[in-house]
Amino acid sequence: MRKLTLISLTILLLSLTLATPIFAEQEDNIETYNSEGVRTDEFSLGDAVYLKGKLTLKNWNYTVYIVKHFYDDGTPLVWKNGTTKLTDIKELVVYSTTVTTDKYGNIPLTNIWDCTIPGYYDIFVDNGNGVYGPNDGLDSFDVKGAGLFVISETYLGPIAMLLACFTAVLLKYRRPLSLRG
Ligand SMILES: [Ca+2]
Repeated sequence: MRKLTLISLTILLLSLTLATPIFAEQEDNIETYNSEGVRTDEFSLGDAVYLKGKLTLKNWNYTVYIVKHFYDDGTPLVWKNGTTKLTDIKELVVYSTTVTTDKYGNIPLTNIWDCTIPGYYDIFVDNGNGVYGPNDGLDSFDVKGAGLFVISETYLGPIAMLLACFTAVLLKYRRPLSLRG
């Protein structure tokens, strides 16, 4: 009886282990930095974006693609290793450039994008075959599922509100004066 319970428990535990999805919290092999070499995923309009990382192919010319993370209808772009082709996502690519790895596969801190425009982006570093695969680099899943975020002008809202408050205070102080006069 005890043996049967033990076997049942083992089966239950095994099935639970197998049913649990494996969350591969894998570090991206490439990441974004600001012009001072500080690791960041948040940029302001017009900021320069730098890239640093390590890839499998050594002394290799990789093509870097800045890719919009969301389609026009708001659907997020989902990267499928071995499946997502550059031709499938070409309307999302906003800029491309090249980087070269050293003899260890490292990408030194390299300026990859100067004309940042507001939005959420992923960075895809392709080995040249036009398919997202194991030898490639991907920066994604950091902010709202995207690799980086460029702050839009709407973030000037709080400053505009502060200015409005300041003006209101000034007017409040002016009124008693005018009443006095
Ligand atoms: Ca590739």
